[in-house]
Amino acid sequence: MFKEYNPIKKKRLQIIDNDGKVINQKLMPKLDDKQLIKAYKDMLFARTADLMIVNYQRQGRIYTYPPNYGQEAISGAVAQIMRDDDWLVPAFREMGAYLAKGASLKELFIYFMGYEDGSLFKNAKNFLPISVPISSQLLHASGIGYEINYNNKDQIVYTFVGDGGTSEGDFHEALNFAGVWKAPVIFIVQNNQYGISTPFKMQTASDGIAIKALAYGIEGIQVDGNDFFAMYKAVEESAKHASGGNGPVLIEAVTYRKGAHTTSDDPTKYRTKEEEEKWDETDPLKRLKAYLIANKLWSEKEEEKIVPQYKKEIDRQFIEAENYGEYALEDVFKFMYTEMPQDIKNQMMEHEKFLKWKEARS
Ligand SMILES: Cc1ncc(C[n+]2csc(CCOP(=O)(O)OP(=O)(O)O)c2C)c(N)n1
Repeated sequence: MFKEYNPIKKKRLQIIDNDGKVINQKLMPKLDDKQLIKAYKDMLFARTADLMIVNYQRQGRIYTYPPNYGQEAISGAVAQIMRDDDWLVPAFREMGAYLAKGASLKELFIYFMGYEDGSLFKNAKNFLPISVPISSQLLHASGIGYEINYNNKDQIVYTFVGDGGTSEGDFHEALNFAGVWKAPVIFIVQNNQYGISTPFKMQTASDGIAIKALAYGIEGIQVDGNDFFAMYKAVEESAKHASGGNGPVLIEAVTYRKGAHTTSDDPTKYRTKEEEEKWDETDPLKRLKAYLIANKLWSEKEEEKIVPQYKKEIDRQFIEAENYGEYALEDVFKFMYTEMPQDIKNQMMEHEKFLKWKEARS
């Protein structure tokens, strides 16, 4: 597959069209009915939660949140393939993968409410914290991959980054290092067309991201990231490749961020309705659902029944997170260093003074 889709050929892996019809039977991954329904339900749950979180934020009940809306097939495919022992080294827009790793929504809520505990993910094995400093996580992924080889372990590292993140030096260093050491790392670039308001054409003069793999001597493939089957096939083949001692793979998942960059952003300032509507046709849930309905594996009726159940469960976990209790002021300052240096102590004192002033004022 990597030969056939060598990025130099400018081909994008696609398996179903926008109506959910199979257009590439040869590469259609073999998933049984149960797996397919599970994949769709997981994606539907993630989307339902994602849309609800934006509402919670608008109600002032949670801080800034980066929506996953429109990108669910990417994490959705990884979620079905990633094993317990594999590593997940995330960016910040991969909810489906977090949940598959064993993180709970409640923990995710706690993270976005600002609690330090929101990075613990107690039941998730081999899961690094969410990484907001873009691309910095890729270096950790390569380091973990190096260790896996060094100790002859049977593990794979799945790491994510956005198209904007590929302009960081860290991206180059991580891919270069992983390539040299044949580290079993699958680098997944969610090319959602924007780095905040910067359109992809302003991000790189290169013809896509996948082609950059050639410079590192590793496999690369451009995939329709809104096509669940194409993503599944790409991740499945990449996992085989990486665990066979053949080194890393760079997957460019071409997708579209249907929501805002974060809840602090207004995308109407930099993109058109026409563009959004064009991408709506490629919506990953719509396409997988059409496939499932055509194959009598799903129905609108089932969806109408299950979404309210999901909403109830999401709300339950959100309310638990809301009642997590107050966090100590010093939590904000104390986790960077083992011993708090004087300048951070000063900042903490300043902040305490500010809070006292605020209290006296009211
Ligand atoms: C090192 C670093 N520089 C700048 C930022 C501010 N910032 C946050 S998200 C973002 C854009 C990220 O775009 P992209 O990598 O395409 O990911 P997306 O948000 O589209 O998922 C920037 C510049 C940051 N978080 N970290």
